[in-house]
Amino acid sequence: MDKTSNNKDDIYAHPLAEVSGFAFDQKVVDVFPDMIKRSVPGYSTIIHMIGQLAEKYAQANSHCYDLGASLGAATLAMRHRIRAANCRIVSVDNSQQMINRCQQVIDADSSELPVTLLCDDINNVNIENASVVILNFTLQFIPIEQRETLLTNIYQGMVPGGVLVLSEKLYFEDQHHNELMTELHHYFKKTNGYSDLEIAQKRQSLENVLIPETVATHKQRLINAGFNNVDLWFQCFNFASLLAFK
Ligand code: GEK
Repeated sequence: MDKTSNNKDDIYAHPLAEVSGFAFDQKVVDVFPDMIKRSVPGYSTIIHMIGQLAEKYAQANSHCYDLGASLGAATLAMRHRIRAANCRIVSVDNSQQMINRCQQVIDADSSELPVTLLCDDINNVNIENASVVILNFTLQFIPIEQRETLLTNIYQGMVPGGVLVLSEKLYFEDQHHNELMTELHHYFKKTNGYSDLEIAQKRQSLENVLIPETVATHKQRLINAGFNNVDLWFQCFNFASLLAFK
């Protein structure tokens, strides 16, 4: 693996004259594993469980999709656990810099399960013959008005018995609870070494870029798209993951 992949995230450590909207560019790619582990409570657990879920639900002769794959953490977790015959993982990200680094990660990995990497908008990808679909903290970056069409396309491209894993940052209707979860999340980041300045500048950069919704909104949209047995399987503060079945 590229040596830069262990870099510490200090992108927001110094005061910025202007905090621009968050982008998945080379600067972010270079620190991404550190950034996501120190920012998303439960991230490592979710990645590990995606491997377990793929082992259980990947069907022979089908595709498993990792949509918004970044550096391929979920792709690798699935690649090492899938036992079903003749599966292919299709991993998609619209950041060319992410895809370039992800390719290096896949090339350095020992598993022989085939992986196709696509640099594309997940809204343009033709989902077909899918038994497992992962949206691990990706839907939150898709404009709200495009989310239901995307989930409907995913549902239509899935085989019966297939599973969607949808992980998202959450928003809560109850203002007091929303503030409490935000505060606990910021405390989590602080205990992971981020300063108040880093937390504040990152928050500002994500405004209007990462749009969280409530669990109820996500569940209803999944049901509208056709999914069954939609429910949470993981939550820590304002971060959660849902399972939805075809
Ligand atoms: C992980 N799943 O490590 N089309 C394709 N990719 C997109 C789009 C889009 N329209 N919008 C955003 N992305 C990963 C973590 S990160 C989450 C996912 C985070 C991509 C974007 O380029 C980035 O790589 C990823 O979605 C979101 O399990 O950083 O909070």
